[in-house]
Amino acid sequence: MKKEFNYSAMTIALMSVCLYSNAEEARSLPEVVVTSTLMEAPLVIETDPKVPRQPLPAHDGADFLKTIPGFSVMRKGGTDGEANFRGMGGSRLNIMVDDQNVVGGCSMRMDAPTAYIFPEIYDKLTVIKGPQTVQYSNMGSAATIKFDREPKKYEKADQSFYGSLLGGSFGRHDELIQTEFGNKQYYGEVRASNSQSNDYKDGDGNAVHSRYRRWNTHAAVGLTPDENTRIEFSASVSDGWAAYADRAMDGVKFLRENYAFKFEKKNVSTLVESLKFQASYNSIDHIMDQVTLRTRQYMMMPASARLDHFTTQAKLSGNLRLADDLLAVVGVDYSGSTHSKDSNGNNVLTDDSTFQSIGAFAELTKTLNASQKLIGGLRMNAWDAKDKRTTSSTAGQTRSENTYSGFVRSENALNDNTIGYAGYGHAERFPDYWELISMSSTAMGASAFQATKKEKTDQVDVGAVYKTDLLKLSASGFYNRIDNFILINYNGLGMMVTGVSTNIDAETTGFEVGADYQINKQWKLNSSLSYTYGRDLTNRQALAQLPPLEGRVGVKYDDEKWSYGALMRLVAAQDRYSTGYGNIAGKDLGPSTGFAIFSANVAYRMTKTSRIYAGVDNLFDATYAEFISRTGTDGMGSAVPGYVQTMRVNEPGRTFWIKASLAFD
Ligand SMILES: [Cu+2]
Repeated sequence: MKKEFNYSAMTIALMSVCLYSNAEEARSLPEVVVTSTLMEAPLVIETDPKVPRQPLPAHDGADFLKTIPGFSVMRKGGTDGEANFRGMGGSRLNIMVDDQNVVGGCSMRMDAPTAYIFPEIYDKLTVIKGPQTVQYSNMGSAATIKFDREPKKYEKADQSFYGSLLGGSFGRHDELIQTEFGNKQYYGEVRASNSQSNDYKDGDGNAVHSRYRRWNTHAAVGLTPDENTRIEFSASVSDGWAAYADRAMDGVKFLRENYAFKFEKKNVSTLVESLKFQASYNSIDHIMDQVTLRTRQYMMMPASARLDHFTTQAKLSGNLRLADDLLAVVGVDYSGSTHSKDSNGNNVLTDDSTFQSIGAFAELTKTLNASQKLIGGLRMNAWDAKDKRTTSSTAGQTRSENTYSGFVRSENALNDNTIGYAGYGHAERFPDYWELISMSSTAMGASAFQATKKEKTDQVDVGAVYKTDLLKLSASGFYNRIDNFILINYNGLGMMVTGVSTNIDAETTGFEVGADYQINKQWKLNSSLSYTYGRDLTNRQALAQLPPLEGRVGVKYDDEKWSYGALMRLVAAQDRYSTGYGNIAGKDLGPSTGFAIFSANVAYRMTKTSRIYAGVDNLFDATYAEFISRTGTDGMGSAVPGYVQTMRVNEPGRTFWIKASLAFD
């Protein structure tokens, strides 16, 4: 830690605010700046992505998730970080936009799905912890993360506008508009965003190779011929570039095009409460190089590489009211994708693989009585993958396999304020593109395309939520055993091999707890704590890529016009690690030290819907890095000419920002 500070004195000062508690006048106001998000229903976290977060997220989905306890983000540069929940990254998180899976194109994982997600243009973010739903294609074994638009319903001709502007340290600026209009028969909307930043500086004042720009446009038109029917067409295009501090190349193109069709009908009959059909096409055209944003270093490597990923998806589902107390959600879904790449930077694309999956699911909710609900579901997927590489030892081979997943959970109202839950889930995961193709060449040149087994997670989830006007408490705990956990081994494989998929058996266990306490009408205290412990049972070592113990304490003052907030984020050292092992996005580099970061914010409500916010993140300009990281002094690519090389990519130093948001309804 660069700056000395008496943290315990600060904690005591924060806690002593409690002494001035005046419960009778107190009530909760919606948060103006979110620093930590609490679970308010069993396993489910819902939050409004238009409400600013602190610390200031990059203009992508991963950074945004970081304010939810249990999430951490592997930093690669200024943007495009890799989300990790309870130590689980990559495809263990099912990340969806408008009910479609988003899949990146980069074989080196420059573009996690969240790289294409601009949270503020969505209306709702939902996180479902654990393998406790089967409704979404490519079921997430660790969590399901959904960014959704919620098109308005119009009774008469109307329109609305939302816009925001942001400026911050290191030349950061964001612009965003959203306009919606419609009447009883039709509606339309346009959502667009732009975000740009220069290289940021860490707490030591050293520039980090991290500048980026992203823009995104989206439009949708919908027909609502009657109050039960909605037909919608939508299109999105986004692109950008980003410098990376943790590797030999930068992303110079991230072109995404997305077209989707949706049909929705409600109240079809007494049995069929609703029917939904959707189909979508998604393409990613990605180019990375070592010449545009830096001085070329590696003459042995191609100057650039181009990778494309095309995905089509379709889903038909229905809500069936089987009885007053029994609801079924049933459906079938399809997804097919083709990945292609050029060779030696010649910009001529050839397919390297195809993936296909057909799935069917049923999820039942049975209300036993006023205080107990049983929820359970089953999903089956038939997978096909083809290795279309020409040089692979498994060239031309296909692989067909089924995955079976299911869960059961009981939710019990223990009293008027408390809901408890306990569930068991089994999730099978077919290896993804990165595990089967880009990380499947062993040092000896053999391919792990056939050898990599599907991963099977068995997990128990328990927890409780307690809510009164003044106090909200939530606790969630889990234990899992993962057979054939796909661990990527980056050890001793030579210069040009990035990592190899291996199967091990693993177990993880952990918790997230949180408390929000309204001290009196103006003052509020919030806190959270999260931890995951995991073991690699095969190699008898710590499971790689597990974030250390993390706690947050925040205090807020809100007089309905002005609001002030302060946040302290405390992260412990991590001394459990397995050097050189990890997932498709990164590997353990060794132990990490703990840190404490202070941030503060102020907000002013100009009108009911217009606000100005300002904040300072990392107030004391500490130099620190998260445990989960990718850069290694052992590997190539972590040294960028003209920049100071650090073991891990350091987080930004003191950052000031100011934001205004304006809404007209
Ligand atoms: Cu790339």
